[in-house]
Amino acid sequence: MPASRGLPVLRPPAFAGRLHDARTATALGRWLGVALAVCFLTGLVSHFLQQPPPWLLPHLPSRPSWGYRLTQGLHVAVGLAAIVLLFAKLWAVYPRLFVWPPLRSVRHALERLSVAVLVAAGVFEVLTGLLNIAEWYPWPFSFVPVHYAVAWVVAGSVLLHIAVKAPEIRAHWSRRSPGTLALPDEERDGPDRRALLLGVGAAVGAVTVTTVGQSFTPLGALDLLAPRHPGYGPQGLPVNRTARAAGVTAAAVRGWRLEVRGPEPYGLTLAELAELPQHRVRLPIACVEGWSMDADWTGVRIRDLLARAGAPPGSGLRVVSLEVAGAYRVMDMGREYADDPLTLLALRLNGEVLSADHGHPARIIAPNRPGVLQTKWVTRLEVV
Ligand SMILES: Nc1nc2c(c(=O)[nH]1)N[C@H]1C(S)=C(S)[C@@H](COP(=O)(O)O)O[C@H]1N2
Ligand SMILES: [Mo]
Repeated sequence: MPASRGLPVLRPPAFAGRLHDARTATALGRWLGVALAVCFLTGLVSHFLQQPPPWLLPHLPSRPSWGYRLTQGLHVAVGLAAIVLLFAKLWAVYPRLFVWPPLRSVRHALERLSVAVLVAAGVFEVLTGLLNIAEWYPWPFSFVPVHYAVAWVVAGSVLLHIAVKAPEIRAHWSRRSPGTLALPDEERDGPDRRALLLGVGAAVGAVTVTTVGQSFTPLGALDLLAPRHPGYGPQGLPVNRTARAAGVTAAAVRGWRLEVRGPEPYGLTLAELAELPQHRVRLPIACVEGWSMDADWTGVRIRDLLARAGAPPGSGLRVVSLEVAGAYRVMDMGREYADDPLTLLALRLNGEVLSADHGHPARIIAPNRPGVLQTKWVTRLEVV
């Protein structure tokens, strides 16, 4: 900060070369834009599968059975890649923080404000997402609704940003675009843009390869950094909430009976349930936190249990858990799920009786369903 006429003058650092130019910003911005779009769309899928408005609930599709596993695996994998892309992009454009004069016009002020909103909301989304997969919540608000609401802020400010920058994006879209060709020769000084982009690509690759194995099991052996490892847990499957954490005690399970409410209500002991026709299905648990894994489940078809209660065709279902309190104690299921032959009240996992942590005596397993809705320790089914 050299003094001029006795007053300190903030002199912006000089940024020359290709690393901070519009072409670099455009090249990184393209990838970041794609990543944010994937996160937004897969996030919408997750939101509407988990918390559908009442008119949508009956129409949610139970197929493909691996649908949610794919979309949520992508959501988390692409979200992790977006952290690298977002910070690379911010680094490429940070010299613009020092433009002088800082505010040239009302229009310029509004543009800077919109970028500030975009940066704040974008950083908020990727970092809250990251902490959520680690199940660390160092904030006073609840993650799901806030992460969802701010996603709309990101989507809106990305669209606004693209609209405002459209001329520059067009001018620098590819190496042969007019704006890129017009760059003066001296901008070829300094580290090469190509090396930067390769470096960012390598960082994205490293993050992806060391985490994607949590859902893409062929790469499970390389899953070094993700919070969960698909094969680790009782009966070869991870557990998010243990029976102890859910307050489901051995005493509560001992006198267990399944209660089914409907036009013709009935109850079943575990032994009676085990005597009904059993079906074996292979379905994944696909946790909203990104980990997922296929398993073999054996149990009674939900649609058989509902039919026995006199449920009219096309009925939905409410499932209640033994769990005393918790966001996933009560779960609603639309008719597509309730009627799907793959949807079970499962008693066995990978050939063994369910362990306490996987939902003993009985749990829901359904296709194309977020993990949070695969209710464990089921005590009651209600025809809706
Ligand atoms: N009653 C009840 N069921 C529950 C939960 C819960 O907290 N309570 N957690 C859910 C979550 S978040 C997931 S990912 C799956 C995990 O099933 P698993 O522990 O058998 O792998 O169970 C679901 N079922
Ligand atoms: Mo989960």
